[in-house]
Amino acid sequence: MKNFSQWFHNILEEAEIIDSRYPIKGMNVWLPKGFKIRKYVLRELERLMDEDHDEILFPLLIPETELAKEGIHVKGFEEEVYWVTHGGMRELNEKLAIRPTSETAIYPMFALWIRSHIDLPIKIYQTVNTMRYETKHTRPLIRVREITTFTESHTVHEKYDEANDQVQEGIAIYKRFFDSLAIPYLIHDRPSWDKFPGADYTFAFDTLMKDGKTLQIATVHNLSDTFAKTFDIKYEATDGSHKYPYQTCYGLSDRVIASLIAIHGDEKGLVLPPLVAPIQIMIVPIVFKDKSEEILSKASEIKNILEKDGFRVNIDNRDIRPGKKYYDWELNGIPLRIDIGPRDLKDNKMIITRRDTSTKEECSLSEDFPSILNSYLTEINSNLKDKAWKFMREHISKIDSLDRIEKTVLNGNIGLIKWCGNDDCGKEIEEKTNLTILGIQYRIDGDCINCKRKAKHVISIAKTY
Ligand code: A5A
Ligand code: ZN
Repeated sequence: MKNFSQWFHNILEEAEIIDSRYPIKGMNVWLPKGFKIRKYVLRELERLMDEDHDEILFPLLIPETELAKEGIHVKGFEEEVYWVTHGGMRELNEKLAIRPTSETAIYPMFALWIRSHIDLPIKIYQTVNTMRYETKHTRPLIRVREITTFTESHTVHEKYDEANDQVQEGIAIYKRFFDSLAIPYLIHDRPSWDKFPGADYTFAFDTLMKDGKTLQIATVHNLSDTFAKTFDIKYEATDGSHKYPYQTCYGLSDRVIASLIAIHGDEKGLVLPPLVAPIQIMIVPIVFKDKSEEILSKASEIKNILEKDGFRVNIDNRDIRPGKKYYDWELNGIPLRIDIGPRDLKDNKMIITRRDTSTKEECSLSEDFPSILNSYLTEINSNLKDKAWKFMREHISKIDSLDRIEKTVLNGNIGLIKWCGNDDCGKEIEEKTNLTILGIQYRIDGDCINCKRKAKHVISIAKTY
């Protein structure tokens, strides 16, 4: 897609996802249709998180002294923090930071809560808004200054190895989450210079947009005992000694919804995976003068049956041309449309149209049609998933000479190159190509593409958001 940026902007407006005209840069209004999609996305995420985490809710503001405690962390965020300095006319004794993320809000409380090894592990999460004064070009849902859908998890463990395992568990949860949304991803071990500020190491999920740029859609960090030491979080071990525990945190944002829209959408508008489609099936009665009542009552009969089976169904009985209705529901990405007109009524059938393939099928109303519709929804999900993964895989390209990187990547691909693992060399590659190293994908033999020393890793390189 040539003009992805324009397409993305238009679709957010036309499908009424958000209104970006709010008079503060980087802050947007969620409209009813967008909010419903967000709600179903969050519902799935929370279902997964709740299996092994407790949901909590922390305050929005962080005292300056707490935010400033962890040196590397605060350095990473200092340019991006919004400050509250006044209460009414009075200047506050201590400035309060609006959370850019919540480590420094949560960890002082961990210090109070954690006493003994029996208190561990702790696994919590919250969905909140956070604010970051982003200096790069802002874009609705993709890079915002108020992140409205920030789901962050924080865990505490006795042993470093347990924190390692938790990182893998976080990755496993996010895999299931993205799979259910049919969003493809690559998981990268971020290079040291691109880790979360204060983390021991960072794994990131990256997906590919249609213009060839990647988008980081989730991150999982091992914090080791760095924050525990800073915030004096200690537990009494079985042998009576006092030890610092190990921590992880992981999170994702509005970007999930951005990628959902961007990856599956097409020229006609949204294409929503059934799991998060606010309406999964739209019934369009094709009414004709004398038959209109009968058709409408058949439509609501079908609706009732489907609703009992748990589908999200609606009837479009607006007094407008069917063509206009089709246009609207395609734009809104409704997975299935049912048309029912006078002839269908006579034959006791309906016409089912799939949004993803535009194919039409007849379906008899004397059959078990809810299970037929259900299998269509399942097929739509797997088709969206296959298509999206195929697109991403077709745009990953092995590159073995430095001169070819820029051209290949700027042609819309993620490049795979061999790298020695040296920070200086890695930064040099980024400088020479003006691209971003996403991180390690897997280990290999061979020579570094740049310095020709022995390569340790295959890394991805891309144009990023
Ligand atoms: N506390 C940890 C989890 C944390 O804050 N990690 S993070 O800084 O990497 O942010 C988590 C995720 O939020 C990122 O992976 C990215 O997908 C998303 N994110 C970060 N800044 C964003 C912004 N300005 N707009 C939208 N999403 C953003
Ligand atoms: Zn090298």
